[in-house]
Amino acid sequence: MIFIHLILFLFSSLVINAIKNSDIGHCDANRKGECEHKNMETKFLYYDVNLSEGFNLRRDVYMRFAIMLTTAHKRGEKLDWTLILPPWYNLYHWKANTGRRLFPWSLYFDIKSMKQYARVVELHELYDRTAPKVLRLDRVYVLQNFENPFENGHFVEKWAINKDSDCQHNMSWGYQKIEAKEIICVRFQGRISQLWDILALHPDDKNVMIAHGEIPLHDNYGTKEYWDCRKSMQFNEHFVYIASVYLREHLHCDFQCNNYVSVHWRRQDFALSRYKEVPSAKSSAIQIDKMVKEFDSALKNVYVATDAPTSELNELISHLSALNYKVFHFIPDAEELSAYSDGGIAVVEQIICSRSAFFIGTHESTFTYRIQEEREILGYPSDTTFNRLCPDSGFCEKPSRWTIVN
Ligand SMILES: Nc1nc2c(ncn2[C@@H]2O[C@H](COP(=O)(O)OP(=O)(O)OP(=O)(O)O)[C@@H](O)[C@H]2O)c(=O)[nH]1
Ligand SMILES: *[C@@H]1O[C@H](CO)[C@@H](O)[C@H](O)[C@H]1NC(C)=O
Ligand SMILES: *[C@@H]1O[C@H](CO)[C@@H](O)[C@H](O)[C@H]1NC(C)=O
Repeated sequence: MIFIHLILFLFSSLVINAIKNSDIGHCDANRKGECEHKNMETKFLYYDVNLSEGFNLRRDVYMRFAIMLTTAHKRGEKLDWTLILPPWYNLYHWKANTGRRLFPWSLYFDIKSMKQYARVVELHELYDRTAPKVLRLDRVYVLQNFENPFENGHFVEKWAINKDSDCQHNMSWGYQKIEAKEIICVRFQGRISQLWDILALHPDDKNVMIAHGEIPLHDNYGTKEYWDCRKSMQFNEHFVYIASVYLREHLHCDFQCNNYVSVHWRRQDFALSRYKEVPSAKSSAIQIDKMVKEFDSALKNVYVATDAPTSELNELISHLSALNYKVFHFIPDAEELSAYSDGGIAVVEQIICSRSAFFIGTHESTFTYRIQEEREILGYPSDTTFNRLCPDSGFCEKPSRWTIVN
């Protein structure tokens, strides 16, 4: 048995402290008549995602777990399980000085809406209940990829405990007192519902964590179940408010506007690691111009959402200006940046992109995918949504169209 003590930092987040003690899941004993499973003992499923993954892939990983749980609940199974939402902590792309702050899901999303889809609880709600005692996990399963995903050329679903590996896992959520009794390495490939078989290895466990939750795949991507879950992930209304104020001030409209085009121009690590897929500023401007002209040659306003450094953005702006476009870009004030971190600013930009007449995204960026989904939910014609920037030269694959299923 491996015993790890994770004496981390005092969780110093003002944000967390400001959160009210909201109820735990649907099953708060103080609220009579609300809960069918009142007498059932609750089991908590925790998950974590590889440090290098960004906000938008993490949103998808959440959906895999939420759908796994909710589809079981709908069948009347696994009713004693609740999903724990890990805080947003130490994200690789968030460059604003966020220190050791833990950002709760409720900062970014309408948690009430999420709870209507899946039985979820934020880690801090549980931690606050446990404190000052240690929150002890019965088991942490650290998922690993198989070395060779294919057997005789076929991808087969499977998992296997890997005794040869010493997989450490740091539950680096900045909490002071979280411990695990045992860490088990498991090679895994295939659909997420296989995790139930792993959880069944120790049926008495009540607090179980899956590390590398990004490894299991959706059971069924793009189904009605997928979209029901996706629709429940509404943004917190203060971001909707900030986006609306921006749009009113700069574009004189605030919802489903027909007077601007939006572009998600993903740079940074993308421009480096996928330089073959990501066009130069000049080529981007030429492509935007071409697509806008085909859509509606009267449109002259372009909103650019981007993680580009200012110099690169200015380059794009100067090319677009030369083509007679007026370019818009949201710049947060220092107060907004410190309250919501880079993640919040990105959310505002996603909302602005979701309300434009026409959208052009970056190929294979999950940030772009989430905008496309938002537009599907808002009911835009798919032709105005599934458009991409192509590489400067060479083959340009058509963007896949994941259209809504209601
Ligand atoms: N403000 C802003 N931030 C962005 C933009 N694009 C990317 N980012 C930042 O970069 C992070 C990485 O993008 P994500 O899409 O979340 O990361 P990911 O899940 O790894 O997905 P990929 O885009 O596929 O890499 C985002 O969470 C933002 O913090 C943008 O257009 N505007
Ligand atoms: C986590 O991400 C890093 C960087 O992308 C990668 O090298 C590593 O293999 C990933 N870990 C697992 C278990 O997939
Ligand atoms: C866990 O990660 C944190 C940073 O997030 C680090 O400071 C700490 O030393 C790590 N703990 C262990 C046991 O590796």
